[in-house]
Amino acid sequence: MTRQALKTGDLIELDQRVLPGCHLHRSALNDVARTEDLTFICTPKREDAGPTNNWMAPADAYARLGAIFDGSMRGRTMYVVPHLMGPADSPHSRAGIELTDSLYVALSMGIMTRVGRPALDRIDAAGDFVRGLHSKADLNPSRRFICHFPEEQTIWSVGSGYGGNALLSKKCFALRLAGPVGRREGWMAEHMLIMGLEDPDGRVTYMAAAFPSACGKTNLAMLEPPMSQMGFRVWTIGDDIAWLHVGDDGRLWALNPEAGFFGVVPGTSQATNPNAMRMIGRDTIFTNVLETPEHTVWWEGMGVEPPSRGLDWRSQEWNPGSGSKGAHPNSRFTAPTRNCPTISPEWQNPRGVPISAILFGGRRARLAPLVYEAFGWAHGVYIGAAMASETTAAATGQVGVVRRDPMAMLPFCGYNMGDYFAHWLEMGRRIRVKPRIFNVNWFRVNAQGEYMWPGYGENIRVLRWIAERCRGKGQAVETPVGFVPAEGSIDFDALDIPAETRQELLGIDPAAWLDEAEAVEVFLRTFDDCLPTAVLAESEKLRRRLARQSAPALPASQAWQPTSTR
Ligand code: GTP
Ligand code: SPV
Ligand code: MN
Repeated sequence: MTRQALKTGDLIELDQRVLPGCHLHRSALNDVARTEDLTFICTPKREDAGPTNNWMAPADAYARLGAIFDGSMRGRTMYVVPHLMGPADSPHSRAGIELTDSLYVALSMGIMTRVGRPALDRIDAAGDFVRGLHSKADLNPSRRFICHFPEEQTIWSVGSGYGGNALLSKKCFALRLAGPVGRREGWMAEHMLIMGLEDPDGRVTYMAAAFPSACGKTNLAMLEPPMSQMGFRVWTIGDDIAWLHVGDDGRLWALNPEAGFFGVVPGTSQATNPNAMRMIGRDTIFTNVLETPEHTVWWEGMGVEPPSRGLDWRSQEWNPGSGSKGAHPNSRFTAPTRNCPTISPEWQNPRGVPISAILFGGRRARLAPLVYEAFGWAHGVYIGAAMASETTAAATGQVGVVRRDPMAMLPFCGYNMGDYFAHWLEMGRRIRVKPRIFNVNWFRVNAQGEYMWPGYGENIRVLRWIAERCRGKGQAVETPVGFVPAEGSIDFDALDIPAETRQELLGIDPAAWLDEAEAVEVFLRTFDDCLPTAVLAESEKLRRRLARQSAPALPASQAWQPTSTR
C-alpha cells in the first residue's frame, strides 16, 4: 500500500537512509485541521447533544451526507479497515470498521490502531462493531461534514482527509461515540494522556492528564527528566485518549485504545522532546512539514538551522526569508507506539494501569497557577468543568482566543455536557480509591509576553510534587482555589527563576479569581437543568471562599489565612 501511495502521490518519498520507513504527505490547502463547526452529533432529540454540540436530525444527516457520498468514490479504490481499539486480550477493547477512499487514511489507520485480524476476531466474538464511512469526496469545505449517530454506533465523514476528521477511530469513535456508551456502562472515555512517573525507589505513580488540543499531552506523556533529576523516569502509556474503568479493587484503571501517536510537529526538538525526535526518525508519516532539497524534513521549532531552501507544506519554493511558515502550524507526525523509547511495559496490559492522579490543564497566560490540587472529587469535577484554554491550530478558526473547554472535551463530548458532568460525579461515587485531582498550567506569561515557566522536561518538578501528594507527602498550603505547593516543596533550585516569578507562578489573585468564578458560573448555567447541583454548589463555595479573601473591608481575623499542610 505504501508503494501504491508513492505512485498515487498520497505519499512522497523521503531519503530512506536518513529516515527509514518515513514518508511525507501534503494535504489539500483547505484541509489542515479539525473543523468543529462542521462536526455534528445526530441524536433523535436535540437536547441529547446538549448546548455545546452542533446537532442534526439523523434522517436529515443521512439524506444530506448521502447525497454527497453518492458516487463520490467512483473510479477510486475503497479500503475496508477493521480496527481494534485497545489490546487484543482486553475485555474493554472495541472494534470498528472504517470504509475509506483515502489511501493516506488507510495507511494512517494502520499506524494508529490495531488493524486486521485482531479486529476481525473481536467482531466475530462481540457480534458488533462501530461503523465508519469516510470519503474525501471533492475536499470541498462547503460539502464537508463529520456526523455521529450514537444510536447506530455509526460515523459518516465526508469532504476531509485530516486526522481527527477522517481517522474515524480517534475522536469520532474513541471519544464521541464511546463517551455515551461509557456513561451507560459505567466507564469513561477521555481526552487524556496516560503516563507513569517512576521515582528513584522504583515506585511508579500513574497519572492521566486532560489538556486541550495542542496543549502538551504528547510532550508530557514522553517527558525526559533533565539531568539534575536523574533517578526519575517517565513511562508512556498513551498521549491522547484514555478509557477509564473502575477495577475490582475500587481503583480507576486507564487504557490507551490507540496504537500510534498523531502528534503536533512544530516545537518538537531535541531540547523539548528528545523521545519524540527518536521516535519519528523511522516508520513515520509526516503531514504538511517542509521538505528539504535532500528529501528530509524540517519545521519551525525543530532546533536546527533551516535549510537555505525547500518546498513548504503547500509545495511551494521556500527559503528562510520567505516570510511564511515552512511547516503548517498544525503539521503532524503519525508514528507507531512501539517506536516510542519510553513506552511502558504495561501499555498493552488488558486491565490498563491504576491511576493515582488526574491532571487538568490548558493554556492560560494569566490567572491559573503552575499547579494546584482540588479539595476532593466534586471540587475536582468543578475544576475540570471550569477549564478554559487558548485555542490552537489543531482546529480551524482563530488561534489564541480563551474559550471554555471542560475537561478538554468541548469538541469531543458526544452527548449533553451537563450529563457528562453528572457522569463524572457518579464515577466518583463508584471509585473507592479516588485519584487526586490537580490543575496545571505551563503557559503563564510575564508582562513581556514570555513564558514564565520553562516547561517540557522541567515539568517533572511539578509531577514529582503531584506524586508526593498522592503518597500523602508533599507539603501544601490551602488557598481558596485549592492546595498549592508550600514554599520549598517544588524543587526550583536548578532553574534560573527569580523569587518574584516563583511566587507569581504559584500565587492566587483572589479578585481576579472571583471574576473568573463568576464567568465560569455563567457558562455552567447554560447547561440549565442538566447541570448537576453538586457542580453549582462547588462554584458557590469557591465564590464564598474568594469573596472572604478579596473583600478589603473584612477584619483581619475573618480574612482567609494560609493554613499549614493537609
Ligand atoms: P493534540 O495532539 O492536538 O491533542 O496535542 P497535545 O496536547 O498532545 O500537545 P503537544 O504535546 O503536541 O504540544 C503542542 C504544542 O505545545 C507543541 O508545539 C509543543 O512544543 C508545545 N508544548 C508542549 N509542552 C509544553 C510546555 O511545557 N511548555 C511550552 N511552552 N510549550 C509546550
Ligand atoms: C486533537 O486535535 O486533539 C488531536 C488531533 O489530537 S486530531 O486527531 O485531529 O483530533
Ligand atoms: Mn488530541
